[in-house]
Amino acid sequence: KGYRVAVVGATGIVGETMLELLASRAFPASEVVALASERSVGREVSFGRRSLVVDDLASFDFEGVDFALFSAGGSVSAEHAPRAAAAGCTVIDNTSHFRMHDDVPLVVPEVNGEVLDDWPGQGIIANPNCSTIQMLLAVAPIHRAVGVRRINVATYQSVSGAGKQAMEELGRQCADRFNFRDPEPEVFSAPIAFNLIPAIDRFEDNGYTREEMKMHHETRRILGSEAIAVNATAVRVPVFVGHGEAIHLETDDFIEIDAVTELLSAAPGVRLMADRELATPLVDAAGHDEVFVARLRRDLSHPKGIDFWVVSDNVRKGAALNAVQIAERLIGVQGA
Ligand code: 11C
Repeated sequence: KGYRVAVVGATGIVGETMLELLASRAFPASEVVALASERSVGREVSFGRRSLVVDDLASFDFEGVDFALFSAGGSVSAEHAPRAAAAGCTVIDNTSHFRMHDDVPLVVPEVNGEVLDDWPGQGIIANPNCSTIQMLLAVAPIHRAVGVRRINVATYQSVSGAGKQAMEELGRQCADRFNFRDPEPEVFSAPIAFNLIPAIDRFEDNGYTREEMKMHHETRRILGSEAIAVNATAVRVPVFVGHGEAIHLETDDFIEIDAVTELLSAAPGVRLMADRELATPLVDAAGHDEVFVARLRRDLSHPKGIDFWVVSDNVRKGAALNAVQIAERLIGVQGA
């Protein structure tokens, strides 16, 4: 059977990548529809070697659509995802809007894909935040083996996490700096070129940012454990694609580094780099599907501490790829 698929937010960086992946992974689609808000209607987007003309989300009838992949912002999902689900779709939503809803599964297929085993074939499934997804691909196998009690993580997040305009802002500001101009930030709260911004998303009352608290709440939900705490500091860095994370975790039971090496070597979706081999956003992660793990070592400050570095393409595994993999899991195919 061919499936009817709608991509909502088709002109955004994640939407474009969803279309690219549906084509390159040969998703068994009989029809793919590109949807966006009114101002993008009529624009053309690439779908493999074809192009699709963008249709209006507001007036689109989801009846007969099997999968609707949403990545057009939380307020768009809040309004249109329930409408699509009511029309019989499986909605895979990339925004944070439904992630903590009890009746909406929050899924990383390699980590908790089994929660989809009894999926009724209609309703909303949430895609986690990019920083959570890449962290959990590496942390989950260790958690299953010996229990993880606490994760200290500092993120190094690329500007693509904030969308196309943010990528343009970094490019523009680089040129400005080379021309001795002081750029005015528009998307970010401070200049991003040649700089670091130690806050992503808005602040919460507890002094953490929303991005940091997402990592905490989503981790607990996906691993199914309220005993884990995630202490995150999220930092925006002047990189176009690929989020890095320095992870320090504390396990319940002691585990040898050799055993962690074995676990991560066998972990689906993970590429464990050889000893002292590095993985960087630009060279290794961008444009690739895997989550790369490097710098694995024992934490010399804690007897049950383990340190490593994780880097992944935040637009692919952190968003578009994870969403497409959820759809693939539901229909029992593995993309090429
Ligand atoms: C960033 N993680 O890098 C954010 C983008 O909850 O889906 C994704 C926000 C989300 O800016």
